[in-house]
Amino acid sequence: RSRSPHDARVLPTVPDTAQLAGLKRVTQYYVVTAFLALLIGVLLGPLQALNYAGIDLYDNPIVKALLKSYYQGLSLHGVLNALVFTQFFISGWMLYLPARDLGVRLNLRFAWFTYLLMTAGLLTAALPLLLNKATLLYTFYPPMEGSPFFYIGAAVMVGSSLLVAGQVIAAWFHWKRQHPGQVTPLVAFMCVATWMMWTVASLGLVGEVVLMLIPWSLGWVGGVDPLLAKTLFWWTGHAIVYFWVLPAYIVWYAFLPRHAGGRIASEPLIRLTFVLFLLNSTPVGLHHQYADPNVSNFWKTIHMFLTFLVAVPSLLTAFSVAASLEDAARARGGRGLFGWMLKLPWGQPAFSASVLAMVSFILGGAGGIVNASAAFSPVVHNTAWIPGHFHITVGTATTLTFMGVSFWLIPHLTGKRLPSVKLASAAVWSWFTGMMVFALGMHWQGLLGVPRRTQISAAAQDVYRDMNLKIPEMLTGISGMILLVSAALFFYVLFRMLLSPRQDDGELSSPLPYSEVISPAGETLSAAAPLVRATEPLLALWVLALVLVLMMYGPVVGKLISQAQLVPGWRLY
Ligand code: HAS
Ligand code: HEM
Repeated sequence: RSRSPHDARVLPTVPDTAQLAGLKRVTQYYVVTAFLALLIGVLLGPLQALNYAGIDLYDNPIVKALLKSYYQGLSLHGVLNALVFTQFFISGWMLYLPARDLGVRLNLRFAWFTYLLMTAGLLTAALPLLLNKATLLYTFYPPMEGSPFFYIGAAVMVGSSLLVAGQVIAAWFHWKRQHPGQVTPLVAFMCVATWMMWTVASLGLVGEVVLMLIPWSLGWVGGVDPLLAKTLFWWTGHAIVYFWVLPAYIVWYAFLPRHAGGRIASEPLIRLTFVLFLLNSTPVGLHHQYADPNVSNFWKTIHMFLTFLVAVPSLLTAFSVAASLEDAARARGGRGLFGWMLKLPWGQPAFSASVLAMVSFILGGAGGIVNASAAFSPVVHNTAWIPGHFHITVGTATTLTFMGVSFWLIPHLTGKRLPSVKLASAAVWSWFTGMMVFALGMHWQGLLGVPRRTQISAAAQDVYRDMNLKIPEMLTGISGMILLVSAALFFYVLFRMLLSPRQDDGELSSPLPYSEVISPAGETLSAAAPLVRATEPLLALWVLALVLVLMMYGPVVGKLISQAQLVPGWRLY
């Protein structure tokens, strides 16, 4: 059994205890803020699931007092879950891990400043959302127009995440200067590559919001080109899904084998996976726009093939992590072609959350390939199939993984204890069950032509009351109830844990669960395999990623700018 450099330092070095305590505190703030956003966002989900079961609760006096419309609720749900929960969790997670892995001293004042700025951005954007002045759905496509505070808050939030990226990348440069010729430790490598990808990916959204939407909503310019804005949105909008899922990949690759009692299969392969994501996550966004005019089929087809290419590192992940799990199960005495799976620790919530998240992602990923195929897209685009797809990707692959992480990360950060393994397990299994039933119901409704983003339950009785819809509608409604119970279980466990007394510093009671490696990358570049040497220069690869995006988007965006048609804003709410 070969060992990773990590094994020599199960607790990676930290400069001093005050720095460690400060780092843990800021990370805890990020993570708790993330879960508070998820709590509010998720409470709205069951109402929407009931809507897709034909049950309209939006006339109920309590719901009416809180929400002006279905669409205000849906805007809050999408923004809080997909944009706020993910970004806050990831910013804490991918600040803490590389700092620990590299053993570098971070400027904690800067880390706190970034957290506070992100929170200020969140509050600035949340206020108009809550006041029904930004009921734009989480994609905020113009010409639907909202309060300038919403766009300014969103820009500040994204800008703050770029500051976290900058702090982590700067820490990595510092480490590189101090350790010439050494191979970057695996977890830090994955974090730096993901942050670098995000800096390239976010350019579209930053351009859209700062150059177009803010001046327009402030009345400085008379109009905005909707197609140009939408194209810039999806420049970021598809790559953002990898910004959501790669932090989960870090868990599946680096920590899950330890939870299972197995080993990481291959560090060089993981590095290749992350480099492929760095290069190929962004130039694919036109697969969201097959139905849009004035974008040539030539570019749509190129983006389609690049989308199929970006599925490759996920397939590498599937086989590689499955190998780690099999390794673990056989070490526990597992036998047979599939029988080994029974030996995995299914009752341990940190483990089961990640594996069930991955099982969900197999189905979500397969659906993604359908969405990306230009031939299938017209069947599923803008139907209930699409929310079906993304609740088993971001809503489960990412969310359930982060839930599972919280069961050991919060004890690690705070020195508190998980109050109940049984309740935590129940939360995990019921989330997975609920989301599977939800996905079945929504994909099915989508295939029968039910549109997404529609208050179906308030539609005229004869429009969507086809007998064929009865079963998928019922499944969707039931799933909403299962997920409500699951969320209640999860947040009960989370808050009981957070409110319990501190027992120790968390370092020994809940250490970072680094895993052993079957094929490590090695410590020095001179002795490392060619693949390790080729993946180490992340800065050069980042430049290549930028060039690739400019090549794949330059002609499309250039044409849209040269033919811009500015239209005034609409308020439909
Ligand atoms: Fe997607 C729409 C295509 C991945 C999220 N996607 C969305 C939207 C969201 C979203 C939020 O091409 C809605 C946007 C909107 O509101 O309009 N998606 C893809 C493709 C992939 C993909 C090709 N999506 C994701 C991920 C997301 C996400 C990841 C969030 C985290 N998606 C699309 C397209 C659309 C779209 C179109 C537009 C649709 C339309 O018409 O509007 C690929 O990256 C998927 C590759 C994944 C795989 C699966 C690999 C499996 C793994 C797990 C291994 C499991 C193991 C367990 C080892 C090929 C890694 C073994 C267990 C044992 C016990 C042994
Ligand atoms: C949309 C239900 C959790 C992200 C929807 C829709 C339903 C739904 C039925 C479709 C609404 C429509 O198209 O009209 C639920 C339920 C949940 C849940 C029952 C669990 C209790 C989550 C989570 C995330 C998420 C955890 C992400 C982390 C989204 C997003 C949309 C959405 C981004 C699209 C909003 C839009 O179209 O603007 N949800 N959801 N949901 N959900 Fe969820």
